[in-house]
Order: sequence, then structure tokens, then C-alpha cells
Amino acid sequence: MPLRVGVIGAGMIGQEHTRRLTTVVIGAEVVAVTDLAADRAGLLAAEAGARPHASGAEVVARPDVDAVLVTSWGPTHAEYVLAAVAAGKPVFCEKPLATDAADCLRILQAETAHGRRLVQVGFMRRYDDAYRRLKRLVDAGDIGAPLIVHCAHRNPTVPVSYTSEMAMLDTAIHEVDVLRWLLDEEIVSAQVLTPRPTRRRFDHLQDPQLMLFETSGGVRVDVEVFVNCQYGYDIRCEVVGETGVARLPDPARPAVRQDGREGVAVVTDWRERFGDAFDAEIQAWVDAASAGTATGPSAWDGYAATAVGDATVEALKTGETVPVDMEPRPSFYSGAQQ
Ligand code: NAD
Ligand code: ISE
Repeated sequence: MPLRVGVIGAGMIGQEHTRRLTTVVIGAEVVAVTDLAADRAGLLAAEAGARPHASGAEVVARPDVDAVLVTSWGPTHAEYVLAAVAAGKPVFCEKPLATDAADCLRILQAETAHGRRLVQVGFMRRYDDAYRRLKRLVDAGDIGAPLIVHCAHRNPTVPVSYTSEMAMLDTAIHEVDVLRWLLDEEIVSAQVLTPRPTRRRFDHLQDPQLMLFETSGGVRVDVEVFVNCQYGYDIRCEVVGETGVARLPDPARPAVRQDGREGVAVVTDWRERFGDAFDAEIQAWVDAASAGTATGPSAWDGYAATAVGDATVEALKTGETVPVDMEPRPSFYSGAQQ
């Protein structure tokens, strides 16, 4: 029997994941949908052949919902993840796991008390083929011990509602997760340098930002976040090791020679760049949830990213280097990660 999924949040990525569940992924069907906007829930439910519901609580409680997909706004995630864990149902939660470190810790406690993993957090880069190949190379010691990592996260533009804090909380949160996974070390401190802001967007926004992190093993990381770079969606990562340098390849695109010049088109949308990774991520979730558990980025990873996010936002406000305040990792969350 397919995994019967209840979707909480029928916005942009809720619609994408629902279509993924119904048309790409094997072994699942969407049976319930809810959203604060009832009309949006109704439309998506009709498209998926599911029943619309008035609340997330109703979706989690429905006996024929086997697993829950949380794609509502960040501040609502903790409530729904906790409800799913209390009901013993596997839950996929889009990033962030919670906007507050204390809420993340409540989720860790609830899952630990349950005794088996139920939570997967939506850090899809761990399923991206290029990142996976980069990790295999680093893990194999091909470039020696990593010493420095240079990253960039560039978006063409962002809406006026985007704030300077979101450069970390919405955008660089993916860099933080992938760095922890790639290096298998925690981030222990954060600093933010603020270059001259671009004049191409809003006065309220500090864009770009240069985030500097240090890991528990002494690796130094710089992350350029530039969300109004105009030219495309550009994700870069270069690991400098003791004996060599390994770099994330650009997405494979044909080079065109024409009119006396050669050019390669740049990806402009994150959905295109990480489309395959999203497919693989949701398939992995369905496979594990069908067995009553979860794999991949864990609640611990969600907590760690939120804790680093808190330090980075404070660093942006104060200009200081801020230590990351993180609880010790429970043994429940040790072991190989996706
Ligand atoms: P969105 O605003 O398009 O959709 C969010 C939806 O949640 C809205 O329809 C809203 O009405 C609904 N909602 C809000 N509160 C609710 C509640 N209490 N109960 C039910 N529904 C509620 O936003 P989005 O872009 O789809 O983002 C949703 C989440 O996904 C965010 O946490 C975001 O960070 C994350 N996201 C992740 C990625 C990724 O690359 N992994 C990409 C985009 C968004
Ligand atoms: C968005 O919220 C995401 O999560 C995307 O993956 C990210 O790359 C993009 O920059 C964010 O705005």
C-alpha cells in the first residue's frame, strides 16, 4: 500500500512537493491537505485527489494519514513536527526545523523519547549529485585534510519583504547544513562582514554579506551571500585541503560558440538547480517513512543550523565574532548521516 501523506502548507514549495509526491516519487499518495488559506488548500487537494482540512491538527490526527509533510511558514513548523512525533508519525519538515533553538530542543527531546527517528529536515543539498561527489572526494582524503572552504550563494533578486537577517535564516542556512555535513564538524563561531551594499535593490537591506565561520576542528569558512546579484542563481563551494583543492562543478550546460564568442547559460532559479536533489530527498523520505522511520538530515541537524543561525544574526547586529551556543549532541543522533 502507498504511504498516505498529509500536507500542511499549500504554498509554493508545498505545491511542488505535492506534485513530486503524486507524479515523480514512487510509493506515496497525498490524502490530506491544509493551509491557512482555505482556498489554496482546496485547490491543491483537488489537484492531488486529496481531502482539504481546516487545520494541521486535523491532518496529523486523521487515522489514515501515515506521514506528514510540513511546508508551512517557518514559525509554524515546531507545532506540527511536535504533533506528528506525539502521534508517532514520520514527518518531513522544510527548513528551518524551527525558528527558535528552544523549540528545536523540544523536538529532539520528543523524538528521543519516542526511541526511533521520525523527523527529516528539508536540507536537499545532501541529495545533490555534485555535492555528494564532492563529499566522497573529501571523505576519501583525496585532497588531504580540509583547511579552508570558500562558498557563495547568489540569487538574482529577492522581494522587498526580505530582511538582512534572512540572508542567514532563509538563505545561508543551506550553506551551514552542507558545510557541517561535508566536513563532519560543528560550526563553533560566526562573524559577518558587511561590504558596501548593492545600489540595485532596497535601502533596508545589507546585501551582500560575507559570513565567516570556524569549525570545531579549526577549518575556516567564508560564505558570500549576495541575493540581488542580478545575473543568476549561483552556488559555489571550494574546499582547500593540505594536498589539493576540490570544487563543486557548475551545472552541466552546453557551451555555445556564436558571433565570435563562446558562452554558457547560467542557471537562474534554485528549483532548476536542485530539482533532482528535491526528487531524491522526497523519495528517500517516502522510503524511510514507509518503514516507520526517517533518514537523512535529522532533527539534530535542524537544531544545529538554527543555533548557528542565531549566532550569525547576533554577529550581523554586533559586528563581533559570536560563539555558537549548542548543547552536546545526544548519542541518539550519532552515527553516519545521509
Ligand atoms: P509560501 O509562503 O509560498 O507558502 C507557505 C504556506 O504556508 C502559505 O500558503 C501559508 O498560507 C501557509 N501557512 C502559514 N501558516 C500556516 C499554518 N499555521 N497552517 C497551515 N498553513 C500555513 O512559502 P514557501 O516558499 O512555500 O516556503 C515554505 C517553507 O519552505 C519555508 O519554511 C521555507 O523556508 C521553505 N522552503 C525551502 C526551500 C528549500 O530549498 N528547501 C525552498 C523554498 C522554501
Ligand atoms: C529559498 O528559501 C531556499 O530555500 C532555496 O533553496 C535557496 O537557495 C534560496 O536562496 C532561498 O531563497
